[in-house]
Amino acid sequence: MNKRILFFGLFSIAVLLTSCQEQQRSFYTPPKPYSEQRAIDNDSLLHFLQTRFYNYEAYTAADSSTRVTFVIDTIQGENSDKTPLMEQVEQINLKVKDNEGVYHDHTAYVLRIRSGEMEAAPSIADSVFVTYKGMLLNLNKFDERTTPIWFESLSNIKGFSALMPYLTPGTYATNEDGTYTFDGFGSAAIFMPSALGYYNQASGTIPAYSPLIFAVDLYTYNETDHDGDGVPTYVEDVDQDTYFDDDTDGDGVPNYADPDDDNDEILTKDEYDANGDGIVDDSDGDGTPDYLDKD
Ligand SMILES: [Ca+2]
Ligand SMILES: [Ca+2]
Ligand SMILES: [Ca+2]
Ligand SMILES: [Ca+2]
Repeated sequence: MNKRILFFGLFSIAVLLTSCQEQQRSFYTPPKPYSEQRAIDNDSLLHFLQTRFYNYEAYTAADSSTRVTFVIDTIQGENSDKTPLMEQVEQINLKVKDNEGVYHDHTAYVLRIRSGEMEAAPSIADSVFVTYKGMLLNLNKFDERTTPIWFESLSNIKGFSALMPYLTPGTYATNEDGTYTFDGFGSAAIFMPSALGYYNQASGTIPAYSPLIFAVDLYTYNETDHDGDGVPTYVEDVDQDTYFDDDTDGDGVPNYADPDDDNDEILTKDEYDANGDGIVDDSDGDGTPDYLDKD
């Protein structure tokens, strides 16, 4: 082949690739600032909670082994005497961390529907056995599970995990045919701004910047210890900011997945509570437990 033709051929491919990249760049929209979207979402949530009610009468009427489907309707006409959700929810404040590590306060609203029979609630890091229904503020259902499924809370959206400590489980038995019988399980719902959901990412039938509603029933749960070092995963969030990226020894492996958190070559499981007295060891008494303390 003529070298000049080859050269111009390659040259025009390079030009084509560059212009494609430039076009892609011009289509990219950076996410909206959290402060801006937070105000929009909170206005939408407040208006929603003031003008809607849920089927609380159905929950009151149901016996403790019956699962009730969460339904929301507008307060008007024959429903004008219903109690607005706003009077039944409690406000919770959560921090969202951006790519630069800056925290942004966000407000979500939790509705406690039924308490479970058991007292202990899961942490935001535990594996949970749940049924649920997910809805948008226009009441379109984007997801639902009516038979229980295990979820790893760490891989769920932030607003979903944040609801777990508000749920208590019941008792359950596995039947001969593999189905389950439940009793006394807990139910709760969360109304969250988009930053605790998918934010600027559209997901399935969920448009970008959608506040979300999840109603969840909790049957049972397992406390997690992802790295098996004897420290429950929820404790490995050292700075308690609800993000599990804490990395005490800076080796790139977060504490919840690192069997030696301080990289002193003594495994965490051998220095967390070496004498087994149930108290986390701090040999030099400096306030930093041994398993996070290099000296
Ligand atoms: Ca652990
Ligand atoms: Ca953390
Ligand atoms: Ca580490
Ligand atoms: Ca260690």
